[in-house]
Amino acid sequence: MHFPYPQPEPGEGPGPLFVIGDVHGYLDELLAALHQQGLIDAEGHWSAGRSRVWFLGDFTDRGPDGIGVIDLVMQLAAEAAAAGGYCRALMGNHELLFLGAARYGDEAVQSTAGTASFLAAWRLNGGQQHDLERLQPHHISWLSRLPAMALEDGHLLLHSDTTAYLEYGETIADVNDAVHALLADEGIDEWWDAFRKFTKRFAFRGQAGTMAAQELLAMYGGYRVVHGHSPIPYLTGEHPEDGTPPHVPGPYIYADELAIAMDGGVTMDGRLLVARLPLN
Ligand SMILES: [Mn+2]
Repeated sequence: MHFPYPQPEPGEGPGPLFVIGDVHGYLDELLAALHQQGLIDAEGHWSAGRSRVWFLGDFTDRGPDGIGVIDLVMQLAAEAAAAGGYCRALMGNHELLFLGAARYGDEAVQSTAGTASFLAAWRLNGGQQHDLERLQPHHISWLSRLPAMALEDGHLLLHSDTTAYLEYGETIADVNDAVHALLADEGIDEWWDAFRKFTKRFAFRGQAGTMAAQELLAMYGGYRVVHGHSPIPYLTGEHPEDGTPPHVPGPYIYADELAIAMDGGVTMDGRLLVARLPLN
């Protein structure tokens, strides 16, 4: 995003840093969580001054109002920039899926699992027809330009807990440029391949997971990976089978403290997590 950010006064440090996990169309829960943290006022407007806020991606699908969530984040991005802070967002795999459904619809794509289409995959993954009907060109251009990765105060921000980012470049700028070029210039097979890669998960679990986190941090910088995508109850295995809501006390620090998971599983009656970094 390219807003003319007001420069801080000399000697003035940056505002506090917040990250927000997967929203998946749960607009009311998002408004409540942002208000509870003091980031928005009762009318839903930015009230966080020079705070720095990052959404970790996956705005739509499964929940009731994906376009409402995108509209809110776009509004907060403009309001935050005017207040001297910022509100930014990463591209999640559901952004690739939603954009693919809008662009390619039922067009067949070659998949290892047989013939597929973006529209069918989107519907299978919680796509909401009313979101597609309300998707406007300005949403598409905003979504298409979201970065895949960012580095803030030593935190490497990613949507997915995968090392697939390494296949797109050796620097954060290279990865983001590669994803944007792919969305702008490449065809359905390359889009599908990217969607599949960024849908992988659980790369930072177990002993190999610590090494995977170290590999990403060594390549892109930072001391901790912060990601969404994999609901914490699935990561921890503490997911009740009887349909009762999972217990999600907060962000999940793991991989020898090299990783923080931020998807509190709002789609499975968990929580929509907002956290101020750093976490101890
Ligand atoms: Mn995801």
